Amino acid sequence: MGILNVTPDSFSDGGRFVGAQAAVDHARAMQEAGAAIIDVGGESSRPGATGVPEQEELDRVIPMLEALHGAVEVPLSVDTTKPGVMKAAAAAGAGLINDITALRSPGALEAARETGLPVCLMHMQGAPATMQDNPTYSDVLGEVTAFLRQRLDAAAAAGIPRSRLLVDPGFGFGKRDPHNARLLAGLPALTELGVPVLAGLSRKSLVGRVLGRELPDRLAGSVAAAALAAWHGASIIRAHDVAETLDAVNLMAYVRQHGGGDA
Ligand code: 9MG
Repeated sequence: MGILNVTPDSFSDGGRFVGAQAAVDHARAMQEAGAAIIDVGGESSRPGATGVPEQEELDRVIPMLEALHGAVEVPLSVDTTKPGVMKAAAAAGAGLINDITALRSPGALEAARETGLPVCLMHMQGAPATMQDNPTYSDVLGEVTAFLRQRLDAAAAAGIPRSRLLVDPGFGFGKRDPHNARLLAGLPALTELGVPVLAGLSRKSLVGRVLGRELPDRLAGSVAAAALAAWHGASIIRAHDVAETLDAVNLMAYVRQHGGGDA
């Protein structure tokens, strides 16, 4: 899943793709590099972000989805928490809803059901503005798994078939580095929920802190984290650097397939 942020304050690409043509070109380049999905987001969710009004998000995201719809062949995902944006995005050609709040906004379950689209349900403790202030768990893997199980049940109860759902532990969303490490190593527990697991670690602060790397120097760490996530069962990797990430994941897949000891 290639990341296309259309926010002026995007935390890792600095809003470079706000212009429609630049965004389309970048999406095409990610598709060319092997992205199977393009995730379009108009509201920053970096730590400390405070959110944007619905109309502003609509103004950023909907023209972009319309422009991308005819310009790339891969499915488009909309990264939003707002029911109104979900519906408008579906009408503009989105094929997936990526909700970092796991459809907890009022009306989001119903809106997502009405679109008929698949939905990624992500775990986050708190909200972006304050989530990194003091994240606390007694058993992060157990709590995240239980939360995602509960959201899968809520979505199913609202009429969204389980076959249309994905889960994501939300790396960096209300988590300290040891929490992220536990979730990465424990991803196989999430695969037992029986739906595909999505993982996003690309360029995140956790990579920067662990390795002592500023944003421009996080590629190797991000790629390594992506390979680990795939090794531990993630089916979809959300990434900025698609070609490099895909190389690592493909190598990992080769080893998984051929490394059984028969050679
Ligand atoms: C929007 N967004 C930013 N980081 C993300 C992550 O790790 N997963 C998902 N699903 N969305 C994310």
